[in-house]
Amino acid sequence: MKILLYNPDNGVTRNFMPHLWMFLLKSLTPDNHEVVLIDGNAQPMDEAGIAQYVRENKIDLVGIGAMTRMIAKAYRMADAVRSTGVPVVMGGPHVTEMADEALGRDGGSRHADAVALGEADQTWPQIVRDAAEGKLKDVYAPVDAFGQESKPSLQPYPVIPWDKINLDQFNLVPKMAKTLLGKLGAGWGTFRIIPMESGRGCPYGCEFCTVTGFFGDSIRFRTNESVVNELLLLKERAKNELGQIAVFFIDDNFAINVKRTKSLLRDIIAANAQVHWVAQISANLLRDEELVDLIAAAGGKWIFIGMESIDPANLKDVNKGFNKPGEYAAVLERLAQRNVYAITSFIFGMDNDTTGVAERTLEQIRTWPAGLPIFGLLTPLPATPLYKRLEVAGRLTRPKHWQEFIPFEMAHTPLRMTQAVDSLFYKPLGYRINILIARLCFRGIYFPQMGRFAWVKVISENRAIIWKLVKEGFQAWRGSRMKVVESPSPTA
Ligand code: B12
Ligand code: SF4
Repeated sequence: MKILLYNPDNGVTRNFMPHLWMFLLKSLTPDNHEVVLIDGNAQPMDEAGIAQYVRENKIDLVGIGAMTRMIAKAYRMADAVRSTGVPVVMGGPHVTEMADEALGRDGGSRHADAVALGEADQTWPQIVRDAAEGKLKDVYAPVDAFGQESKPSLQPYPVIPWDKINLDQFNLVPKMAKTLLGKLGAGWGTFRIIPMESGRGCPYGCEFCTVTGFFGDSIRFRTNESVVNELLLLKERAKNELGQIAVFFIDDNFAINVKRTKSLLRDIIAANAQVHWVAQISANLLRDEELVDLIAAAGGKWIFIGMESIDPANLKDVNKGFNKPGEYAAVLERLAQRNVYAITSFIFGMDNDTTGVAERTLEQIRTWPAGLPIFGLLTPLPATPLYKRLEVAGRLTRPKHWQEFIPFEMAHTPLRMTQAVDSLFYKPLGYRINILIARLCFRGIYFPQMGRFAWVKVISENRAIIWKLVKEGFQAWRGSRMKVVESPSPTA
């Protein structure tokens, strides 16, 4: 069979790095099949384009993987493929949680012939065999001999043939500059960011995160040797093509077992396998000076830290109380002293966030060593504890927000959205009404709020505070009338 593995883009921003799942599944595909990869971020494609590609290249099976944010596009592309008569298998975090949606069992239309639940390292070869025989099942779940969910151990780990895979679509150097830059220093004819994992799983269970539910809280690691060999393979490739390679260790918490991480970093140094790399590590684990020394010596250049909030109450709310905002500055300083910089990630819209949170966060960031702060909105992803909590509280304004992805639009009502008006309770009523109207209007500058429906929606979302002000206004009006009626009595 000829198999296409496709990863959709999100239509708004561009990913700079290919997705690991494609390379992994390609490496796990039985040898008698050919696998081609297309990442929509590198090769933009629409529905007609993918249908044409599938027909012209005589593709027999298409595998699509997507996060929640890209799922609407993934479904549209899957529909286009299926309209050509070619079966589609879908996998990844979204369809694992929403398999019925992908299979059209929830009343909507069907998008996938089969769904691979969870980690597909074990099920993929079977899926390919079943597809070749025309016997695809609806659902593939990784289970052991007793029918219990099973997770791959990562020991052994497949060799991803980085030296042979065609990576043309993932070169970040513009074609025009390739030859010239190839001659610069050690060569910059190609620059690729390659995803690599050294382990899977995170036990911390932050409320908004999919990882603990998806990968489980059992942490599994590859052998040091397998990671080091992969780095050496990539380093060799970069040298041969007069280019550069950087690695993104996609482990959710690269230092979750500090002892193991130190031993891996020592092995990288001993094998001279250093390339520039990025890894995600939570702030609490970066207290360890020796770890940070080893990170710098092993090629670590950027550490992604999920800081989320500068407010301990928010962190406690989302089960991330192990983050201590008081130590953020020291952690960043420790990294900066070794020329390791931080990508600091923050989430706005948590329950304790009040007006001005963005500015207050920025004020703090400006006092820290320079880094790369990134900001996002709290998003209730399916099957997360956050989703369940907001659903129970009736606070989801768009329970299926992924079916119509709207950039920068929240999917729930933040608890303190009305706080600006509420916090001014001591001000005269007219002043507070004024503030509310101004806020509703200004909102329209930044978020789509053009048509009548959008206005009805925003008014409905703010109904509680509007109702409160109307009620208060009515009471004030009644009170003033009573006074008018009553006032003659003293003089009567
Ligand atoms: C690296 C990464 C990124 C990279 C980009 C992705 C990339 N190019 O690799 C960056 C940093 C840019 C990123 C950004 C975002 N990310 Co991200 N990211 C990850 C991370 C840490 C690793 C992904 C990975 O490679 N995992 C390892 C591989 C092996 O696992 P996997 O992808 O799940 O694949 C396995 C199975 O799912 C399955 N499978 C997957 N696809 C397919 C397809 C088929 C056909 C089959 C059969 C099987 C299959 O088989 C694979 C092997 O077992 C994950 C967390 C995690 N540990 O997975 C979050 C994660 C995927 N990201 C997440 C999110 C939310 C985001 C953002 C939306 C965050 C934001 N607010 O901006 C953005 C969106 C980016 C965009 N383009 O729009 C969520 C997604 C949850 C969800 N329900 O969708 C995750 C799970 C993290 C979390 N906290 O919950 N991310
Ligand atoms: S520490 Fe990171 S990966 Fe682990 S549960 Fe929290 S947000 Fe998810």
